[in-house]
Amino acid sequence: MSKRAFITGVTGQDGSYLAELLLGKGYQVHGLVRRTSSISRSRIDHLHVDAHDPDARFFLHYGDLTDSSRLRDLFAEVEPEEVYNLGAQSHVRVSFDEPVFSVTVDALGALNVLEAVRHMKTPARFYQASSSEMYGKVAAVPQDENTPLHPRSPYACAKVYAHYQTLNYREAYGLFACSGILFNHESPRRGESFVTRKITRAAARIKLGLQNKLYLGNLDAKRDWGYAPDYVEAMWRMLQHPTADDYVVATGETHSVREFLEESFSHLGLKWSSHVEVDPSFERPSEVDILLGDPTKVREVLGWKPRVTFRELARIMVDADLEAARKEAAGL
Ligand code: NAP
Ligand code: G4F
Repeated sequence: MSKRAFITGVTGQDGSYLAELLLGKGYQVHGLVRRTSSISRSRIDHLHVDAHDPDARFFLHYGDLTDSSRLRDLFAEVEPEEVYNLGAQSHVRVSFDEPVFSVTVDALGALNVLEAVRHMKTPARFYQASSSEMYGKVAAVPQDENTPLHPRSPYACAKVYAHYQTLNYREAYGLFACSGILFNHESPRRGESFVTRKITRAAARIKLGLQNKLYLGNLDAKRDWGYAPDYVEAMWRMLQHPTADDYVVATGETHSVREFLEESFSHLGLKWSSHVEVDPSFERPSEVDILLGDPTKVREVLGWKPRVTFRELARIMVDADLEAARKEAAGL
């Protein structure tokens, strides 16, 4: 009998890569999807097979992180052995515009999942998608599992709440509950409004004459950028370990937005400074200036290390966006 996993946020960047990873390991994978007026599941369309197929191992269920009774019913019905809570309003800038919604989904949504797990006949192992944004106004460089938290956005405050509830449910109820404190991770499936994807997509479209300008906010911010398929592997490893714990997942290198621009545009023979303009509307009321993770623990305890370098990451993303821009230019 194959192991059953449940993923919230399965339609997102990480959820889609994690579903692929688990299906490749022989799991039966269940995902939570929101009802929307038009269906947008482009990241997981390739995984979908007819649910009536006797060999089907990938199943989608309507639900929402804010609907606690639905989560309880679903976990009772599916009885997953592992639950990965990846669902979130994940855009930091947007969380300043929609703080109540973001906190409801990212903080209370995580609590709803924890409660649903706690009430299972046999509680599943639980993974919480914590974030390096929790370090915010950083108390130390680099940041590790013991660095104090100082969140700088409604999103980060909500993630801190979910992070501590995960620890609390581990201590209070003995749940096997882990938090992965993941630093920024990107891929061709990254949402188009995050800075890396916005840059690689623009570079490709500029190369083909489909656009001329790129408007960005703070170019000096520094992030520890890794490759998303590497990072979902760390999530899985956390839930296979004999004991539950929290881990920083990062590359151990930091680069500015400006450096990412240089790497991406130069790959296409373009000069970024001829195309980029700063638009203050993309700046945040309070910024996280520098994130740099120390991945010693995840390397030593779980044997995890990143496989893709900063330069390779930019090139993978630019090449994928160039392919997409070619199709766009050809009207396909
Ligand atoms: P993403 O691409 O934005 O995906 C977010 C997912 O959450 C989508 O599937 C979305 O569904 C779903 N979702 C949003 N609101 C929901 C709700 N109310 N109920 C149920 N599902 C909901 O994010 P990601 O980059 O894959 O990140 C995955 C998780 O890791 C998030 O929790 C994020 O905060 C966290 N994280 C990400 C990074 C990073 O660098 N990527 C780093 C640290 C932590 P729709 O498709 O319907 O919108
Ligand atoms: O790509 P970003 O929007 O990612 P951010 O804010 O670091 O958050 C991402 O990583 C977190 C982990 O640390 C996750 F928890 C979170 O869910 C998300 O995945 O912005 C990166 C940097 C920021 O400093 C921002 O101010 O890029 C700067 N930036 C400059 N111009 C921009 C832009 N960011 C965006 N989104 N758009 C711009 O035009």
